[in-house]
Amino acid sequence: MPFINFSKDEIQCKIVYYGAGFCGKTTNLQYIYAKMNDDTKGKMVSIDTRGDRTLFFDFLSLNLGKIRGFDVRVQLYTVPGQVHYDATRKLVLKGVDGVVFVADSLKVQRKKNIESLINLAKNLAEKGISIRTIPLVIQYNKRDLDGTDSEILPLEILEKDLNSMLRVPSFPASALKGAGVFETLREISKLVVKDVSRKIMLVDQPLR
Ligand SMILES: Nc1nc2c(ncn2[C@@H]2O[C@H](COP(=O)(O)OP(=O)(O)O)[C@@H](O)[C@H]2O)c(=O)[nH]1
Ligand SMILES: [Mg+2]
Repeated sequence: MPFINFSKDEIQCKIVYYGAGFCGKTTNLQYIYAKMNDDTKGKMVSIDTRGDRTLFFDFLSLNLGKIRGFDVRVQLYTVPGQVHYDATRKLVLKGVDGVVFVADSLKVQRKKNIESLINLAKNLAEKGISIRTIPLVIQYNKRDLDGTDSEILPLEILEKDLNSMLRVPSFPASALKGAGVFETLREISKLVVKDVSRKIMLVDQPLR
């Protein structure tokens, strides 16, 4: 459920970029941050180790317009993908309204993608959320490596591995170059706003 801030007339929705370590979650947020207008975005906060690994999360807040007079802000979070940070991932998922599952197209990461998706389903289930009903979009990242020495999986294989049961919208992307990044964000935002609007309609008391 989104957080409704009555003093600010604001609805805050939380979107989490989830996926295995190095799949490109932080790079997605960095690209979005770099391209958004200053009046739309808040500060990007990264809590990482001295290198480039996300230790806790990255955070970026964006303004998405209005629902019933309330400003809609989406907060984008990433999780640390490394296996041993499961407790942190669970914390970041708290209050989630939508998920972008970022899959790494590199062939060597095939198993890691599947494990990460199963881990997402499990961590959502622990919060009483079904991966089949939460707003969810899958992004197949690093498509720019197509035709290079790094071997990547064809989209059909990725779809089969990760989306044959879920059948959610999916996008090829290169977070590094920016292709597909805003398509992904637009779709998940659309799904979240739709879901949140529906939930708000179900609240019987008037919003103001
Ligand atoms: N070639 C290529 N590299 C990428 C892409 N997205 C991310 N990377 C690289 O993959 C590495 C891990 O990216 P990062 O965003 O830190 O992954 P995270 O662990 O999911 O946050 C970095 O070296 C990125 O530059 C992409 O679309 N194409
Ligand atoms: Mg990261």
